[in-house]
Amino acid sequence: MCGIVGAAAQRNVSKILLEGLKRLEYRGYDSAGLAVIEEQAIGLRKAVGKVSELVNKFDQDPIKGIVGIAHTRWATHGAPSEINAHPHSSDHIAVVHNGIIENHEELRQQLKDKGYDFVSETDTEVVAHLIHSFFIESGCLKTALRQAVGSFDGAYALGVISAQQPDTVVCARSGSPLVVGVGIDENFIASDQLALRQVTDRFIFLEEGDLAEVTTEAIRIFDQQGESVERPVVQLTDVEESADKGEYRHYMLKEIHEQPRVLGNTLQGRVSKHSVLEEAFGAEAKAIFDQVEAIQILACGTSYHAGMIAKYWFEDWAGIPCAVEVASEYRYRKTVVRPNTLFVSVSQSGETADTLAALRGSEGYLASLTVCNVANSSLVRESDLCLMTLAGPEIGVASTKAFTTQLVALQLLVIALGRRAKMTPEKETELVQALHALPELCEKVLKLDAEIQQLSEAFSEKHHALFLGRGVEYPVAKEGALKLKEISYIHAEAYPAGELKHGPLALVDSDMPVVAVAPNDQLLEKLKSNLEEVQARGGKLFVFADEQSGFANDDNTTVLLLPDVPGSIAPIIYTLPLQLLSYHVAILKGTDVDQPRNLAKSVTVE
Ligand code: HGA
Repeated sequence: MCGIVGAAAQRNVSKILLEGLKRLEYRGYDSAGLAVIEEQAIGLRKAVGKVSELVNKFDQDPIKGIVGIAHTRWATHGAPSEINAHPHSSDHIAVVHNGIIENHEELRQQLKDKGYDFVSETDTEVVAHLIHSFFIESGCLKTALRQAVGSFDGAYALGVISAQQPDTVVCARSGSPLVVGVGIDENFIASDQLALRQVTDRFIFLEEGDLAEVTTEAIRIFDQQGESVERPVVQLTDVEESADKGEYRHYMLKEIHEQPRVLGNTLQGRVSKHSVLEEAFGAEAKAIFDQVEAIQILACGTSYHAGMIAKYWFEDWAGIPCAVEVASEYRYRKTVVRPNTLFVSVSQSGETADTLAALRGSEGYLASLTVCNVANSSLVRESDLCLMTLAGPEIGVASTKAFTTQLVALQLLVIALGRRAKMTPEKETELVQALHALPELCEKVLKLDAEIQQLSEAFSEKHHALFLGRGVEYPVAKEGALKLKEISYIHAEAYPAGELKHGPLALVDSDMPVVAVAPNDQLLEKLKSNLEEVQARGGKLFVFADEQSGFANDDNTTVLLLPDVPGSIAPIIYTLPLQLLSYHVAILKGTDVDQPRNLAKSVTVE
C-alpha cells in the first residue's frame, strides 16, 4: 500500500526522503514521487515503477531543500501513471495521501466551479486544491488542513507542505496510520516508523483524528476537536531485523528460515514448562477471560486462514464455540452476537483497513483482543487486549513467519480460555510441551529445502493446482494455495478433500497437480479415499506426509516425508514446506517474489 515520508530539517532532506521510500518498498506500490521546497517554490519529481526509477530521474535533475514530502503510490483512483503519482500540487501546496476520499467527485465539482483545473484522475488532487482554497483565507497551512479534513468522507493519512510556509510539514490521519519521528533539530513524518529508522528511533504515534504541525523546532499535535494535545514519545529499541536480506536472495526466503527463531520468540515469557502464563495477555485479561463464552475471529487473507485453524482448536480442545469471518464481509452485514463473545482480530500489520473497520463497528461484544505483529499499530491501540506475535518486521508481501507466529499466539489464547472450559491440565501440558518442541521441528523441516526445490519443477509449467486437506489441515491447504497464487501467479484452489466429488473432481486430469496435506491424524483414512478418487482420474499427487501416514512414491504419487510431529502443531509444521514450494515455483517462473504484481503489504485501504 501507499507510503508517506516527510521531513523538516536543517540539512537537505531529498536523500532522507528517497531512503525512506526505499524502506517502504516492501509494502507494494506502482509509482513514487517527492516534493521539496526549493527557492520558495515546490520542486516535484515523479516516476512510474520502482523507487530506483525515481532515484534515476532525481539524479539526472536533483532538487534540494530542507522541507519535503515523498510517497509510494498503490493506485486506487486512476491508473498507475506519472500524472497520478503523488505528490499532487496546487500552486504553492503539495500533498501526499494514503487512503481514499470517498466524496472526491462532489468536492472536485465544487473546486472546478471555483476555477481549479484538475490534471490527474486521483481523489488526492482534490485534497491539494481544497487546502489551497482554504490557505487563501487564513494564510496558515495548519488551519487550511484542519478545514479541509472537515470536508472529507473516507480514510486518509496526509502530508502537506507549502512554499509559502517553507519551514513546516503538516499532517493528519483518520483511518490510515501516521507517525511523527522525533529528531534533534529535525523532525519527520511517515506512514510507518520503518521508513525513518535511518534518522531516529523516537516516535509519536498519532491517534485517530490527530493533526500535527512539524518544524525543526517543534511538533505541535491537535486532536479531532482541534485542542492542543500531548502524545507520548516512544523510544523503539528493537533491532531492525529487516534492514537487509543477509545471505538470502529474497526477504521471503529469509523470513521462512527465521521461523524457528521467531516462533521461539512468540513463546518466550508466555509459557512455563507445562502451562500458559496468561499475564502475557495483559493485566485486564483475567477478568475478561473469566467471562468468555464464545469467540468471533475477524481477519483477512493469510490471517483469516490462521483464524480458521484456531476455530478447530477452540471447538475441539476448549469446547468454546468459535466463528471466523473475513472482515471485509463482516463489516457490512448485520450480525447477531452471542452473550459474552470475545472479538478477536488477527492482522500482521495491525492496520488492515477491513479488520480495523470491523473492530470499530463491533457492538455487543464482551471485549476485543488482537493478535498482531506491529506494536503501536491501530488494532493494538484500539483493542482491549493484545498478544503480539513477535515475528519481527515482515517485508515479503506474501506472509510466512507472521502466519505461523499467529498460529502460536492463537494457540496460547485457546489454552488460556480452554482451561476455564473443558481443557484438562493434562491436555494443557501436552499442548505446551508440543509448542516447546516446535522451533526444533521447524528446523528439521526447513532442511528438506533441496527436496522441495526439486519437487517444484513439476509445477512451474502448470496453469492450475489443487490443494487438499481434511479437518484442521484444510485451512493449511488453503494457505498453501494462496501462497502459490500470490507469488507464482499459478491458479491454485484448496478444498476440503471430502468436497472433491461434489464438483472440483471434474477439473482433475493428468495436467493437474494435486497437493495433499496428509499428516497421520484421525481423518487420514478418509483423506486417502479421496486421494484414490484423484488417482483414478489420472491426477498427479504430491503428498506431504509423515512416515506413519503410510504413503509411498509411485508413477503418479510423489511423497515428501516430514518428521512425525504432535497433531497439535501439525498445521504449523506442514505450512513450512508449502511456503518453500511456492517460493521455488516462483523462482522457476521468474516472478517478483517479494513484491508480487498487484499486491501490497499492509492493506490499509478498503
Ligand atoms: N487514493 C489515492 C491513494 C491510494 C492509497 O492509499 N493506496 O494505498 C490514489 O489512488 O492515489
